[in-house]
Amino acid sequence: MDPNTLKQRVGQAALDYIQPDSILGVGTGSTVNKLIEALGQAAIPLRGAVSSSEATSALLRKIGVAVLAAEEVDGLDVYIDGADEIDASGCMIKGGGAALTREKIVADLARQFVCIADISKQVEVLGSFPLPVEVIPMAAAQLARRFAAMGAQARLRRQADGQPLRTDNGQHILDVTGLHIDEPLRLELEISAWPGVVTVGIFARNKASVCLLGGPDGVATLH
Ligand code: ABF
Repeated sequence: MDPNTLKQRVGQAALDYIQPDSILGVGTGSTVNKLIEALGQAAIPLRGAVSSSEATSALLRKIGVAVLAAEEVDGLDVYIDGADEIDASGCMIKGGGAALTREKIVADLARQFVCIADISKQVEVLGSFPLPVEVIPMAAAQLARRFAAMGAQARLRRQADGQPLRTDNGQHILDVTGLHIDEPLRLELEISAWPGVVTVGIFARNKASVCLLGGPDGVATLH
């Protein structure tokens, strides 16, 4: 089935988790873009949204939703976002869209994390998707050596013109292959402590509480 249709289905299904007149945490990526489209059509009245990227903020403003700064809220009921991979316990790899830092900040504000994804994102063990790590540029070479020491390969993410990609926070991203992430929380905490790491794209501490998975037979809800 066309991936777009699957994304549309989970975006629509996620509307059930949005309370009218609430402040919503909104992630980044093509699946979330379908949620924002559905939100605009459903015209659910919101007090506002806390966004995880400039791209998402622009889409929210387009449908008339006020974008609030994370520091303006004490917490959120719900954060809805996509993932690059998700395992059976709700741990994820995120950051393919280069928004992992703000995604983790906003996810940490929320009482419930609703992950929306098509079924292709579901894996037994995290790590086939290259793990994004947002880093301070001066630390990139040393961090690449640390990953090499664990048998993995880190590549600096570049944009089409060959220049290193800069995140919304002005930092670089290393994409790390060769990891078999069977202890997501342990690895997240280990890498997060390395000097120069801004955010590692393992979401275990802030894992999904609900996952809406779009597949050919409809949307499966995993808790
Ligand atoms: C975002 O969702 C990113 O963390 C992740 O890379 C992306 C998945 O994008 P898509 O929905 O386009 O597959 O939260």
